[in-house]
Amino acid sequence: MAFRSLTKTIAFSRFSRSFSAASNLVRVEVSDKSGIATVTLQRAPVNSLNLEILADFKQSLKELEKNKCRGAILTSAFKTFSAGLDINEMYKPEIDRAKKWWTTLQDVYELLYGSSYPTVAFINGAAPAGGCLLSMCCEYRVMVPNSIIGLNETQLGIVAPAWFANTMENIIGKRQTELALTTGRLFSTEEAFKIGLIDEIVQGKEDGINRANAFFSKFSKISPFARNLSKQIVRGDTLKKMSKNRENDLNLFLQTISQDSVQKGLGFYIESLKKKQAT
Ligand code: CO8
Repeated sequence: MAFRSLTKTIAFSRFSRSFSAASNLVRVEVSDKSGIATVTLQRAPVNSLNLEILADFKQSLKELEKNKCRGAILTSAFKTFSAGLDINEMYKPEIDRAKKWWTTLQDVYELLYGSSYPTVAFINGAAPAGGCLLSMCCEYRVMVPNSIIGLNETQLGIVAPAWFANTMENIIGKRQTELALTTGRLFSTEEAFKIGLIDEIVQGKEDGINRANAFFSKFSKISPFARNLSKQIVRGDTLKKMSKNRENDLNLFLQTISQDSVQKGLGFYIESLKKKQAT
C-alpha cells in the first residue's frame, strides 16, 4: 500500500496508529495520548543508510511535519542505532544513484535538523558517522551504556562534510569537534556524556522512552510557536549555510568518491568489517 494514501487517513492527535513506507524500512507509531511519534529505523542488520531507507525516512519526516507532529523519538529496531551511511553506496558507485543518495541525505538533514517539532534520539546502540549525525540532528540525546558514538570518517580515509562538523560543533564546541574529527574518534557512551555529545545515559528502552517524554514535557507550558522559532534562530545559520551550499557539497562528495585512493580505502574497510565477522 502506498505510504501517501495510508498517511492521508491519519489524524495525529486522535488516533494511535502505526505506519510505514512501502519498503518498510522506517516505522512510525503515533501515541493517541501524547501525540508523540516514535520513528524506528529498521533496515537489518545495522540500519546502514542506503538510498531506500533514506527515501523512506525523508517521506516519514515530511508526513510528520505536514501532520503537525507534537514531538518525535528517533530510535532503532536493532541493537545498533545506525552504522551510518551504507558504505556500499560509495564503493564502486553508480553515479546517478550516488547523486540521488547524497541529495536524499541532504533532504533528510534539512527536514530533521530544521523540524518544527521537538525531537529526541533514543540511541539504543552504536551510532558511528551518519548514525551520529542523525542523533545530532535531534534536540536531545539519551543513550544506553557501553556503546559508541562519533564521527569516525577519517578512519575510513574520507572526510565528514562541513555540515556534519558544524552540527557537532553546535553541540560540543569547536575545540572538541576538531579533536574528534581529526582523529575520527568514537566516544564511549560515558565519554560522550562527559563532553555533552549526549544528554543522558539511560538503562534500556523503558528508561529511554521515559526520559524522552520527560524532555517533551518541558514544553507543556511553552507556546509551540515560541519554542520552534527559538530553535530556528539557534539552528538557522547552520541550516542556511548547508542549504546554500548543497550543489557544491554534492560535487565535493562525487569528486571524493571518484578518487582511486578513496575507493581503495573503502574497499579495505568493507573487507575489515567482513573479516571481523569471520574471526
Ligand atoms: N555500511 C554498509 N554495511 C555495513 C556498515 C555500513 N556502514 N556497517 C556494517 N555493515 C555490515 C557489515 O559489513 C556486516 O555485513 P555482513 O553481515 O554482510 O558481513 C553487517 O553490516 C553487520 O555488521 P557487524 O557484524 O560489524 O555488526 P556489529 O553489530 O558487530 O557492529 C557496528 C555494528 C559497530 C555498527 C559495526 O558494523 C561498524 O563499526 N560498522 C561500520 C560503521 C562505520 O564506520 N560507518 C561509517 C560509514 S561512513 C558515514 O556514515 C559518513 C560518510 C560521510 C561521507 C563522506 C564524503 C565522502
